Amino acid sequence: MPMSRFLTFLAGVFPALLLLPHHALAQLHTEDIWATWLPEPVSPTKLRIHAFNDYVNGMVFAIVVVVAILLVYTLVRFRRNKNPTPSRTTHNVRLEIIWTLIPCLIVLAIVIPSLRLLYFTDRTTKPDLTLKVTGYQWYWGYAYPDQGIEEFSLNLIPNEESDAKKEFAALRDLPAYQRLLSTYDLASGKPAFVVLPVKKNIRVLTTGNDVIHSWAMPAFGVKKDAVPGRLNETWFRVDRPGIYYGQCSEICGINHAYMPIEIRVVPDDQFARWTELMKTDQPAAMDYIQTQTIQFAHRKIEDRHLTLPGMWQELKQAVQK
Ligand SMILES: [Cu+2]
Repeated sequence: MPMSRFLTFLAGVFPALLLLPHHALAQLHTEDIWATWLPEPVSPTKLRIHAFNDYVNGMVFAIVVVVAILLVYTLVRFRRNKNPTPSRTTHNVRLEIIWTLIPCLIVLAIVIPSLRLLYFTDRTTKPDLTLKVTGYQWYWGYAYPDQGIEEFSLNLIPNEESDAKKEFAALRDLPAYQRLLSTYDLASGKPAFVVLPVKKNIRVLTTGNDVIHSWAMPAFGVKKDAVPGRLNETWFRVDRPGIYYGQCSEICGINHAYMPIEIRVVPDDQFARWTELMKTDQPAAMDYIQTQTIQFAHRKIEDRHLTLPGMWQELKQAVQK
């Protein structure tokens, strides 16, 4: 294999390998399961995170290239038979100032946009709606104080290994079901989720009821700790209707892996109808959104994708396309 082809190969495969462990979760909201690099951003926060990531990566790449060139030059130019009596010069003031100043400038060039991004994600000045999120061992509770919707909780739909009950089998057959990510309402036994309006600034307040949890939505670029006795704030705006998933991101006990987040982002009129229904009949409200958002149900991530032969099969199909 010629060198350039080998480098292209590495450049293609290496990021893909890095992404593999996050692949199942990160890619869920897009149709393109075998896509590489970062998932498509759906919020202004996530867009800025991607831009910052590209910016820092560009810098890293440039530093690697410069250092590699210097290293090779030094090895060749000052090798023993070319340079038998090495210089014994030490302490060059001008050189030392330069090699201290340049890294300082590089760090500064990272710090400034990084802090700007942190402040951008911190809070919004114009929230359209507040969502209060409470972490419990091991599920999430949600309240909409502005809409007068009292707290309701959402649980994981048990997977096939842990529960063979008929009612769960029916839930798992629904087109929008994603294993270990879909949620339901314990009382009604029906699919239930967080519903939010599209293109609105959502203020999120997180807290914990027992231990520290973390409310994380990769597609929105949001991850906020839910700490008992404290109220943390963040915000996001989703620019596209759809079904989005997240998980608890703070080791919070034995069932930490089983407290997913499912969010259905809908147009304004559907959100208004949902809030109306929620006040009197929660199952009916969830049913209404379920029928409205079913078109966003994506291809299910099946277990075969997570086995090596399954991945190889997918990869071969993707290449043949
Ligand atoms: Cu948790």
